[in-house]
This record gives sequence, C-alpha cells and structure tokens, in this order.
Amino acid sequence: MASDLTPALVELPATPYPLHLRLATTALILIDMQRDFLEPGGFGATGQRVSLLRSAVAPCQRLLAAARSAGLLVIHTREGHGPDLADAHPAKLARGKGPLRIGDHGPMGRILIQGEHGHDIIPELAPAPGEPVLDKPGKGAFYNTDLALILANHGIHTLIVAGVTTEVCVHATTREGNDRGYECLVVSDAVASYFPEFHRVALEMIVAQGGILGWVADSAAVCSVLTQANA
Ligand code: TIU
Repeated sequence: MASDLTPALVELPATPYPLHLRLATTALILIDMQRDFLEPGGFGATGQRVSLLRSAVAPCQRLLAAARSAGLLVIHTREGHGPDLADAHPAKLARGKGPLRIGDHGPMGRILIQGEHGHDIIPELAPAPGEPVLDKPGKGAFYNTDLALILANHGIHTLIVAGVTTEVCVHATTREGNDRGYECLVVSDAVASYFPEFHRVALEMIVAQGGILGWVADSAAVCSVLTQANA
C-alpha cells in the first residue's frame, strides 16, 4: 500500500510508451565497456569496427554522471575468464576464427583474461569505489554472476541498460532481465555494435510488439529525468 514514504514515480519518455520508475528501485548497468571490445588489438579485432563502439562512450559518461548524482545503484560488468580458462566453456573457446581468440596474447595482454590491461573497463568509465563490478563468463550479465542477488538486495525493479554490444551482451542481459521480471530500458545512443544494421534492428526488437522485451530511450531523455527527479 502506498504511503508517504513510497518514493515518487517519475515518467521517462520512451519507446514504445513512457516508462514509470522510481529512482530508489532503479539501477544503471553498464555492460562490458572494456578495452578488449572498444580498442584496437582486443577481442573486437579489426580497427574500423572497433571505432564504431566509441559512439557509446560519451553517452555512457553522461548517464553515469547523472545516475551517480541521482543516487542510483550503478553496476559495471566485464566479460572475461580466469587465466587458466577453467571457467570458459570449450564451446566458447573454440568459437570464432578471428586473428585473436580468448586467451591469446595481444597488444593489451591476453584477450578477455581477468587482470590483463585489455580486460579492464576503459578509463573514461572507471567504476567509482563502492560500485559493484561483476566479472561474467557469458554474454548475459545474470549467467554465473551475483547480479540477481545484488539487485534483490537493493530492491531493484527497473534496469537502465547501456554498454556493448547492442545485439550480444546488451540484448542477452535485457532478455534475461525481462524474463526475471525487471523493467528494462536500453539507452539507444549508449549502446553500440560492430554492425550498425544489427544495432538498429536489435533496438527495434526490444520495442516491437508493444515492448516485448522492454523500452528504448536516448541518453538525453534518461539524463533529463534523472536530473529533474533528483532536483
Ligand atoms: N560484451 C559483448 O557483447 N561481448 C561480445 O562478444 N560481443 C560481440 O559483439 N562480439
């Protein structure tokens, strides 16, 4: 039952229709903004494609600043594996025929291996003290991580999802978040793909059929709501 202590609902203009959320029960999750995906020489392989992901950096920075000042729970994820690769499925290791595969030595250290330079989050989006950083072995952020536990402990109902890539780890996390009962909003300019067509269609998939997987809004709309609701 609502009481004076119930945090206020705020309305976020979004597609396919406005999303109502409470700041106290909303988290920002930044997916895999790691050098290995965003910089040349990492898992993202060829230079031109990697550069396509850079468009998400500035919107993620603005989202991060707005979420922090609004007091939202902020969670960062990193895809990767331990140095012995014991936590990596053989099927995942065998996948892909690119020049650099998981565990190979590259210019930023071993690809997608915890503790290596390339595995870490880009400095522009460095986690602040106290913000959970989840190491995930899969594409989705729920698989074999403490994400569900952390969200439950904080009473979170709504996920604002940003990061890379739109159609892989962002989608996998949004799909599972949706199945687990979270209202998921993907921030259109704060996610990116090596394939512009996949990016566009992945966003369309989320909002199709009346928001079958969730909501989409741009970072300006999200930041505006976070800033106003916080004022
Ligand atoms: N984080 C994430 O999306 N991992 C990937 O492997 N993405 C690709 O698009 N390859």
